[in-house]
Amino acid sequence: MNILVVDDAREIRLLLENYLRQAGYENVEFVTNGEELMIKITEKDLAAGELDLILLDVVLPDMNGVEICSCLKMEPAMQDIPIIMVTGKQDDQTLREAFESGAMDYIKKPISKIELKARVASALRLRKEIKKRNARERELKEATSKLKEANKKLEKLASQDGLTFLANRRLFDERLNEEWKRARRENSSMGLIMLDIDHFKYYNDLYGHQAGDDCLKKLAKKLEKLLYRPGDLVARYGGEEFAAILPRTDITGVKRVAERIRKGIRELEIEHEDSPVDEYVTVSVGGTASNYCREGEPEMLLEKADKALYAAKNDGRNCVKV
Ligand code: GH3
Ligand code: MG
Ligand code: MG
Ligand code: MG
Repeated sequence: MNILVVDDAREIRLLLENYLRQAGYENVEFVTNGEELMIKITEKDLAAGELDLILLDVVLPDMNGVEICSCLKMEPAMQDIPIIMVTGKQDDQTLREAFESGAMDYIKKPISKIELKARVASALRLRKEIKKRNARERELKEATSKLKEANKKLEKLASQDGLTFLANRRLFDERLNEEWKRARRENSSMGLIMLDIDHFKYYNDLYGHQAGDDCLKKLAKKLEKLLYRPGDLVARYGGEEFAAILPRTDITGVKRVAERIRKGIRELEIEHEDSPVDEYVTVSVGGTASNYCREGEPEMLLEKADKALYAAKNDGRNCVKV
């Protein structure tokens, strides 16, 4: 344990050094006035437990020990470090002020070896308990924050598609319900887009399943860029089907975004030699907006978008229907 003695009288310092050494305390440091004490304290890592007890003289050349004590106790880092006042002043007033200033104990001069030993031991016992409690609190805090982080990761994993890292169907359905409610509350229009890769079976057949997966990843990345508005959500809805929620978007907006998506995917120029539609990978896009079906459930919106997608497929693919 680390003890710091503050006393301006050399003979008292020598006496305390002697007594404390005899009591088995090895780490004792000495300063002679308030200013030195302040400097010493700022040098120490209090959070790391580099100071465990202060023996503080009341009458010092530059400051009053009681004032120093109340000043120190205002520092949060100092509140857990016991201070014992040491003084020749025996009056009740000084005693009361010492305790009021936050001192834990009081030793009168001339110093009795037995009394000093007992009071120091008792203060350090308390200090040890406080250190233990603080360590436990720190551990608990760390464990809690680790748990929170782990939960966050789990939550993310549970709502993310493993191949494309887009939102998965679970998160999509959740958000669709939320946005549906919000759109009704705000009396705003919500857009919904569904898209499906054209002749993706042929793509897999020609280039292999791995290439098919790579193609899905490229599309996902592009879709994230094409849907840049905050609040927009794009998800992998099924195998080679994607869906997007566009809050506060009416049918005109949906049409514009859907066409942007169709064009953007085509511009990736991913070769698809066996496609009857184009030499590159294309998508068919279906869209709708909620102001056409304010009553009912969000599933109706999905149905509408799906029907529109089906119509786009029937109309030759690589096109948009709303
Ligand atoms: P259409 O233009 O009518 O949509 O034709 P299509 O061939 O794309 O449609 P279909 O539904 O017949 O086939 C979808 C194909 O997508 C079949 C399946 O092999 C492929 N697919 C679905 N999920 C994945 C995936 O995760 N990875 C790969 N590589 N292929 C997938
Ligand atoms: Mg003094
Ligand atoms: Mg499909
Ligand atoms: Mg398809």
